[in-house]
Amino acid sequence: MSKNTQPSGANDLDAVIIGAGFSGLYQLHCLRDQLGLRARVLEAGHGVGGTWFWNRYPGARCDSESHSYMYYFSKELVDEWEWSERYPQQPEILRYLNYVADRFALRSDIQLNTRVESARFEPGQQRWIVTTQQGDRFTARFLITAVGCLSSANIPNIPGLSEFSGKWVHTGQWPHEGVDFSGQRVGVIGTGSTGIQAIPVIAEQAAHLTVFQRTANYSIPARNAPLTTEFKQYAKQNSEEIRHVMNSNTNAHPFRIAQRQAAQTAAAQRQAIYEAAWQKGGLQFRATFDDLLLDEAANSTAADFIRKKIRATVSDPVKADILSDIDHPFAAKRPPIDSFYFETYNRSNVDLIDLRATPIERITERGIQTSTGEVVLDVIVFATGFDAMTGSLLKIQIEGKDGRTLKDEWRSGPRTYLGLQTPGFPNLFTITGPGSPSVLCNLPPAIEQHVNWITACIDHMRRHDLRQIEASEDASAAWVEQVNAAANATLLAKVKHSWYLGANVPGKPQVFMPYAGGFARYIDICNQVVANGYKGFQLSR
Ligand code: NA7
Repeated sequence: MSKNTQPSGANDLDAVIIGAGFSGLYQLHCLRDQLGLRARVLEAGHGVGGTWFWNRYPGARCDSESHSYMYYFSKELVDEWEWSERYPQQPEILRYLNYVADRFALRSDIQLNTRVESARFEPGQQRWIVTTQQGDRFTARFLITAVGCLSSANIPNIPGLSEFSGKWVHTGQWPHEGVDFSGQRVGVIGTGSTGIQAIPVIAEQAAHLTVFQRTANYSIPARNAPLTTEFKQYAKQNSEEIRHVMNSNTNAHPFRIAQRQAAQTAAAQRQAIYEAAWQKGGLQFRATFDDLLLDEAANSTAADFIRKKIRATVSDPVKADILSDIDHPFAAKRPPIDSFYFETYNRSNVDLIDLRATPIERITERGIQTSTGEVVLDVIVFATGFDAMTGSLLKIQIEGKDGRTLKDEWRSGPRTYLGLQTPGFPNLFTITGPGSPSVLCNLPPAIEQHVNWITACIDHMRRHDLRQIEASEDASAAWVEQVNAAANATLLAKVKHSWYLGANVPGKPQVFMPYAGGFARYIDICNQVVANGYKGFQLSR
């Protein structure tokens, strides 16, 4: 790894990083510019940006507030960049990530249009051999996956799709030339965060929109608006405090969860608190009380409040019934926020079909056939989500030290230590991997924490002349138990049909994947592991 042990070939590296999104860009900067290592990012897309390179659907916007959805590792970068709105739109985030790539001169070590096909650990050399679909071969001491948690599109296997004569698209693989909906009859399948963002924008363009809803969803108004000069100044002047708040709370957002219980608060006061949070908008709504995800009775006070709001907003009582008939606790699935989502159902060009009552039978040449009739469509939009957290990793043939593949090791669900490593796969790190807080967090702080941990670990190994690190079986088994226990202590584990559990992809093992014990607690655990000599990891020469 040090300069004198580095093989001389151009493709023999210290580290290969897969993916040029938020994670991969920062990991490259740390390994190359802090540690002086030879690292290369391999990226399938023809540009940097990861999730934000692919998710270009109309209305695509981040649900984290812009001043928190950015890197904080560089004060200069924080000071230089200026967001325009409370929630950044996809093109603005993509501009930001391109700015970062230029600002830190990262592009020379990023290879675009390169999809990693396989990675095999060679125990004799203690190196990873990485091959790509384009025919490249790399070797590296370390392999770091920065593939994103929500990047492998879930396109449901509905019979007849190949017969459809119109156009169909998945939101996560949106055509770069865009889709012109004007004059079109459009069907959107899916009402998760993505559908809820896209539906109002598509409704404005399309001649007619039919929404196919399988599970009704809560949503809180985002109350998006341009940022004021005062707020921009506040965010820059208080960046250290904002960073501290994000790194010392449950979800890595720049606000704290109020230390009070809905169940213990008088109904009128609780109502006023919910109303104020509704008017303020955004994910802070779920931070109004600290028992919302712990106590079903407390949760139902928030759930009932939102159901009433839906009914008050949607004027057609049939649509209002379908939209407010929600079968899970509030925020036990990823809570969406929106810009005029429920209001969209008051438009005369928008229909809503309840797939629980009238399921899709097949896709026909002309549209979608449900149990009660055919809906004729020009375009079908699949807002049907992702094979989350493990999908993109398992598309790569990753083979560990005993020839076992990651796919086999995770056949019954991902088994990791801290979400960072899997036993049997030395020197492989997964940034925001399953078993880490990842998708339960505002992701940039979670990414920075993982990248900083991995960078410090590699630096430690270098300074102590260690060539190999591997999570132990015992530590991983104990961590999997902790991940399950953390989920079971909340209402998150009560939802049977959630992508946190893998339940949205037929045949996927149903295991709660993210660590729900809180970001601050997780950081503490990771720091303790280091303080105790990388407890649970086997380090060797
Ligand atoms: P989600 O949250 O997984 O939502 C997908 C939606 O698509 C959801 O309403 C699903 O209904 C629906 N869906 C999935 N498959 C089908 C089929 N076969 N038929 C009908 N409806 C279906 O994905 P998003 O892209 O919205 O959000 C993912 C994350 O990206 C989000 O949480 C943010 O973190 C960013 P279901 O609820 O499964 O019944």
